[in-house]
Formats: sequence, structure tokens, C-alpha cells
Amino acid sequence: MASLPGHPTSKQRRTPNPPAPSTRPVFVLELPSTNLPPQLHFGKLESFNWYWETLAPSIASTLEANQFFTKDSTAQFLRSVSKFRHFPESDVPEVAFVGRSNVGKSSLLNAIANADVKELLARTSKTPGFTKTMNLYGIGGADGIRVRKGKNNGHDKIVGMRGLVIVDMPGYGEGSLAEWGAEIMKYVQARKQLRRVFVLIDAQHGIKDKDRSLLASLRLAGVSHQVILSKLDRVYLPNADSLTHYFKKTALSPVGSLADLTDRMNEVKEDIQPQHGGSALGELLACSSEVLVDGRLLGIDSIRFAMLQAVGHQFGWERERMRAKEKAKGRKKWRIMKTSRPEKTRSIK
Ligand SMILES: Nc1nc2c(ncn2[C@@H]2O[C@H](COP(=O)(O)OP(=O)(O)O)[C@@H](O)[C@H]2O)c(=O)[nH]1
Ligand SMILES: [Mg+2]
Repeated sequence: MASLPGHPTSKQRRTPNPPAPSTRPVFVLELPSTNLPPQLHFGKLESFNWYWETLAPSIASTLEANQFFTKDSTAQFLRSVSKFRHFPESDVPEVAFVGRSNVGKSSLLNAIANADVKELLARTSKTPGFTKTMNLYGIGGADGIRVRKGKNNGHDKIVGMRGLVIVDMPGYGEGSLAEWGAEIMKYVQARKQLRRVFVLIDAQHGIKDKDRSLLASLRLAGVSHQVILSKLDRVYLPNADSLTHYFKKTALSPVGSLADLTDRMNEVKEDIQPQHGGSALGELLACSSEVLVDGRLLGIDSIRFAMLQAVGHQFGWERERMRAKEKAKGRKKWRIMKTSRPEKTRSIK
């Protein structure tokens, strides 16, 4: 008789001590399915994302994340600051984008927020085009995210409910990381609202020494961080019904193979999760901010999900679970109230 799926066969039942599951993730190649939502597979390459310690988002969560960034909110430019001490106080959780100059930070921000952040910055900032400033953008929030002016020389404060702030950092270029980063390191180490730093690495050029030093500083400081491979279209474009350049509107052809991408990801993974000490979040996301694959920018949906997860956004299923918990708690309280004797009322003399 054929055994039922999930039931051990007689041979398996006879094995006294089954070998302990390997802690090394199994890197399984799957055919990319860009028009299919990601599947929940532990330790597998999800089309072009690799989740080895975390779970890929469900279809519903991905849709919700997209809705959050595209329908429920518009990006607002909040402020440009060059010194950590000039940051406004804030009630709103933050994430930051860091990486080498030209790695694609601002383009990714555009893609995620479905906005032209450079234009927002030029329109709203008195000192536009500053590549050396840390630029703050607010997204979402019931009434939007905004800066409330401090009264009587008090501090300005970023306020708003159910939204997040994204900080677009200046890139580290030719100079040393120390030159680049005194103020930025102060920010990542001391900013209380910062929930996760997204470190962008160019998928084509791979990880460089300066990226390694930055990752080491983040590990040392115990700052939560996650790596994203940018410009994925330069190494890999899947075979899809339609491949189009977002700006030029030109048709494109498939590029590279999943095997190339796997090699690149393996290389990066070695660097971001060393044997000892803290490490980056156990997933590697890859994206393109410029190529549409069957009408969607490659990999952006999963990054939207990761950002919302980083700021503690409650997804639909989490809200349901909380509601069920509250309900169960309410029932228990009611049962206790019903079964316990009423207290004797004491007369006040
Ligand atoms: N092919 C490709 N080019 C990109 C992508 N993202 C950004 N770029 C290009 O890379 C350059 C630098 O991008 P930018 O977002 O300004 O980088 P930043 O300095 O890190 O903010 C620009 O010329 C972009 O057009 C991408 O996903 N694919
Ligand atoms: Mg930029």
C-alpha cells in the first residue's frame, strides 16, 4: 500500500535515530515565476530572493504591502540634514538606505514609494540636489507623516500614526568610510526610531571592501540590517511574457541565468553572515528599479514587505490573530467572573 503523504514509510519507521536536520540551508534552484506570488519554502531560493532563516511573505501580505505603498499613501519629503544633532525628534519608526554612491538607493526609494523622490526633494527642499545630506521621507500614516514645529524654541518632531520614515543616505564613494560616515554612524548607532538599515550592494559588481567594513560596523554596533542586491537586471532577467525598461519603454531580452545569480548570492551570503558575531537578517533580496517584468518592477514587492515588517506593521493575518487572542481572553475573563463568588459588600460606617 502506498504510504500517505507526510506519513513515514515502514523503512523510515525502522530507523532508530533519524539524522538531525542539517543547519546548512539547502539552496534549491527553482524556475523563476515572476508572475506567481512567492511560495512559503524554508531555505529555498524564491525566484530571485533567498530566505534561509525567515519565511517568504505570503500572497496576502505581499498584496497588502503593495497596497500600503501605492494606494494608501503618498511619499512626503520631510527634511534634509547633514548632522545627526539636526535630526528632528520623532514618534514614527524609521528605516534607512545605505550603500556606495550610484548603487541605486534613490532609484529604489522611487520604486518603493511609487514617487519621484528627487523631484520631491527639489520641489520642497531649499537646498536641492544635496548628495551629502541625509534625506528624510514620510510614507503612509492615517493623516500623513509630517514635521511638527517645536513651540518656544522647542525641538521639531516628526508625527503621524501608522506610517514610516525612510532615510536616504549619501553614498560612500572614493573617500574612506570614516570620512563618509561619522555623522551617519552616529545616526545608525543612536537613533532610537531606527528599525532596520537596508544595505544596498550592486548585483553586478558584488560586495566590495567598503561594504564589508560597513557591514562589520553595523554588526559591531548591533544594528539590525539587511542586504539588498540592486540592479538585478544587469545579471539576471527571467524569461517572461514582457520585459520592458521602465523609463525608456523599450523591450528587453532575458539576461543571465539563475545559476549566475545563485553564485553571486552565495558569495554575498558568506560575507554578510560570518561564523562569529552578529549578522545581517537571514534573507537576501534582489531587485531592479528600472525593469518591468510582466508589468511589475522586479523584486520591489518583497522589499516593500520587508520594510513594513521592519517597522512592525501589523499585517491582516496578524490583526486577525490578535483579535482572536483578545476574544479568547475576554471569554476566559467572563468565565472567571461568572464562577467566582461576588464579594460581600461592606457597609461604610
Ligand atoms: N540597470 C539599472 N540601473 C539602475 C537601477 N537602479 C539605479 N540605476 C541607475 O544607477 C544610477 C545611480 O542611481 P541612484 O539611484 O541615483 O544611486 P544612489 O547614488 O545610490 O542614490 C542611475 O543612473 C540609475 O539610473 C537598476 O535597478 N537597474
Ligand atoms: Mg542618491
